[in-house]
Amino acid sequence: MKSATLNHYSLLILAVTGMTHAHGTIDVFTADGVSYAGPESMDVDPESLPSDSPVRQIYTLEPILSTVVDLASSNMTCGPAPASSAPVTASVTAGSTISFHYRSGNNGVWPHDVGPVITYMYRCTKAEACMPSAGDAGWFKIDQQGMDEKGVWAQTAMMRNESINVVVPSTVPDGDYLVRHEVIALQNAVNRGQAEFYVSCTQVRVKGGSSGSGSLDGVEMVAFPGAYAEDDPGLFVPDLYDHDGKAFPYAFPGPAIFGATPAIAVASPSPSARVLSTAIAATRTAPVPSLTPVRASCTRRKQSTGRASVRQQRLVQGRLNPASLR
Ligand SMILES: [Cu+2]
Repeated sequence: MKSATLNHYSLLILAVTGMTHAHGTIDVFTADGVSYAGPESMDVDPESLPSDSPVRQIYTLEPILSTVVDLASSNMTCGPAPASSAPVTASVTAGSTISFHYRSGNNGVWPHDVGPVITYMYRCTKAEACMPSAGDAGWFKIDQQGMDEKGVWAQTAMMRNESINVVVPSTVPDGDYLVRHEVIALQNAVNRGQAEFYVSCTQVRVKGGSSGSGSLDGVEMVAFPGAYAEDDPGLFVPDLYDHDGKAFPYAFPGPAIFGATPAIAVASPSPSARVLSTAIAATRTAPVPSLTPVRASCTRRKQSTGRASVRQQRLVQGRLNPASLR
């Protein structure tokens, strides 16, 4: 009996270890010319938090899903069971570019190449002591990167070991913030509830922006959890693979970008100009495909509509659009 129990434990450990080799998190955050190392997730290495990191440690690399339950979870605020604070707060000049580099759970490159990357900020009195509560609608969007005109998603750059660059608006008020960086892996989003969120928060102190808080007046603010719904057209995308590998109007979830005309999400002022205009509000009325049992995974599962083809699989693997993003 005893050895059987041990075998069970061994299998469990193997399974858990195997899972943590997938997915990923921020390993380098750069602001004002300074690169900060990010921590491993706590389940990989609880002692790995660098003493000079502004990136808050998350508990696990496993994704949050776009299910009703997960979207209502406090994991959506700053990632899965995150640390309440990071050791330092990074100095950032308003109008400058910050960047996020990810690694996979086995120290390889980011494993997903379908889906957008979105960045939010939340103003705090003191970043180290800041943790917005579930209903706190104080998050505003500063950047969203979808696909380029060839249909290549921003995450493809991450898979090519590039960083995601985000401009901090020049008019944000000086002071402390959490920066909520969100990678949404859509490879399974043809099924409702199967978009994957990889979220974390980084503490920053903005200087060189505006004084007072007037520039935030009228800016659309949302709460996490709360901002997203299971059927948001950017999270449940039944026609994701129906575009012959070409660009299509992707409807980013969440509010308009800071500084953009309210109610119309125009093209993001991305420094890399890889963002497609997103001014659509199409309601998707496609019938829900019958769902096969699914688990959180790095790999795309077969579409239940049976439409998956070699071409589509190549698209998922990023081989259909080999052209450089830059
Ligand atoms: Cu993954």
